[in-house]
Amino acid sequence: MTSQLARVITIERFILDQEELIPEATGELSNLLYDIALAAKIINSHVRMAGLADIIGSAGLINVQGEVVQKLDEFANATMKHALLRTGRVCLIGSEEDVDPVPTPPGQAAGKYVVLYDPLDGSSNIDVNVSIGTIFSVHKRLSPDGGAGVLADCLQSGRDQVAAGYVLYGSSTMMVYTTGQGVHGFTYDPSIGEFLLSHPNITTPALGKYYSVNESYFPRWDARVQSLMKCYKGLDCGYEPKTSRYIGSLVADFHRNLIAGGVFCYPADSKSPLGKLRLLYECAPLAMLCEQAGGYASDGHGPILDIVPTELHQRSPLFVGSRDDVRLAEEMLAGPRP
Ligand code: AHM
Ligand code: MG
Repeated sequence: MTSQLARVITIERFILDQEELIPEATGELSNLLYDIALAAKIINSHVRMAGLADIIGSAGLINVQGEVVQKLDEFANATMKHALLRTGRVCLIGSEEDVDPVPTPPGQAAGKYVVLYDPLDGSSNIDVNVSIGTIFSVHKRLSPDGGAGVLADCLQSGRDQVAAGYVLYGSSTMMVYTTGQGVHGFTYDPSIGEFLLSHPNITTPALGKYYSVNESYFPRWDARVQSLMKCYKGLDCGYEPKTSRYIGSLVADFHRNLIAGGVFCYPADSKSPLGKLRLLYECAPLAMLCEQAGGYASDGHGPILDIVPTELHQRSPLFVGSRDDVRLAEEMLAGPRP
């Protein structure tokens, strides 16, 4: 028991240990990561009640605070905002659920970071009890310290992220993050209410065994994307065949491929010329994590991390995962960015 305890490292302890490796660190980023971990615990406790909450919601009941029971994605968004905007560490947040960036409330000091997030990705899967996730990206503001944050603070390339991560509400709940010093995973222990280090220094295989894509869009893809998918199946090009796995929940698909090796694809198609996924709070953070783990992320023509956004909710095609599999996508889709 003693030796088991001695090996337990909480996310708080780990973040602090990492901070000590950087002499100029002020501790603000560490505290911001704790804020996100706290929000994740709260969202997790509600996700675990999803079936029951749906019953309550459909009966039109009011909760003990006198509020109408919220849908989980709205709840997750409100929880993230609450955890981030009143700390003095953040000047602005950008959420998939809000049209415009949200500043700190009046009277609240604006901090030096911007957090972009998808509060509950894959939320169409909630009702059928499939894994979902929260994705986040952290930048330092570009505008002068002290004043209100501006849209330009959000519109930075993925290369400029200072931290990125996700929380996966799966068979267990995990938080995985990077600050540019490797990728580290923590599993939530509900009995003590802590994220514990379970996956230090995650690295992803250079060649994966899985490919993940929504195959029903095959008729909408152009011939180059169709050939790529045939190649992943081992047809017509001598490539080692891969096994297909597609949950339709980005965090869950990404996490499996990160650990086991594989490539996740959401290409452009005739209906969605830039794909479906959002650059700033879906593609870029997963790209940073993947590169930190030795993988690669591309829009099919170049690194996701090099794209300079012009809009908060900009979309991008995404090929992310094992390095050689993503390079193959770039080779087969070769040509300038559309
Ligand atoms: P959401 O942000 O509205 O939840 O949509 C994003 C989700 C991803 O989790 C997943 O990879 C993708 O949509 C699945 O899309 P599709 O149903 O087109 O395959
Ligand atoms: Mg999403």
